[in-house]
Amino acid sequence: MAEGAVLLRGFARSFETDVIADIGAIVAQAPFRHMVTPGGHSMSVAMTNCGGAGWVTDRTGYRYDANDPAAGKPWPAMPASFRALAGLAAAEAGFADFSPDACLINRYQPGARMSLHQDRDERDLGAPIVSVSLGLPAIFLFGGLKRSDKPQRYRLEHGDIAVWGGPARLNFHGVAPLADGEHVLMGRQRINLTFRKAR
Ligand code: MD3
Ligand code: FE
Repeated sequence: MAEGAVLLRGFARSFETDVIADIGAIVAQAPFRHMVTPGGHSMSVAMTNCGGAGWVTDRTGYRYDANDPAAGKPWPAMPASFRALAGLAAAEAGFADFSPDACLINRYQPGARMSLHQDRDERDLGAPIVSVSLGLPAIFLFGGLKRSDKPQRYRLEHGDIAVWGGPARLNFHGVAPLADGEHVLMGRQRINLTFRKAR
């Protein structure tokens, strides 16, 4: 896709049964919620996390937090299936020894979108981000280092993994409003896992 950005089509398919079951167990402990941005808007994407740190936003700002603020207790542990999949995908893309401490889980229902942004809340910007797409297909917008750079469009499908590091780590990116549909395994939604080294 660009220097430092690798798309692994279908890479997660052989893990899907375990990964989908593990998402269900996480969501039972830490349900999806629509977080509020510092500007006071409720996000159309619903989120939860697992791992030692979780990404959260509220009126006070964005941060990684060891606790789920809605529950006042730690986020669920990162399942072995998640860890294995993220490590294998990162290695395939040329990033050896990727050990994420955070996994943000995004749920898109029809119409949900994510506007162009950079991921810069992580301490170690040298570590890549590994992104796993499940369920309905989405149009991923991949911009440049300036917000005004015109984004390229990629259709991300169930099982696709993207790995972002090196010079692409701070590129602007987003997701176009999700088109309605029905996925055989996931139903009327798209779920995206992003593995990060937050701390
Ligand atoms: C490119 N999520 O959670 S993942 C996010 O599909 C996020 O839910 C999108 O952007 C989603 O922050 C896109 C792919 C992704 C993640 C991080 C990146 C692409 C990236 C960081 C730099 C450049
Ligand atoms: Fe992002």
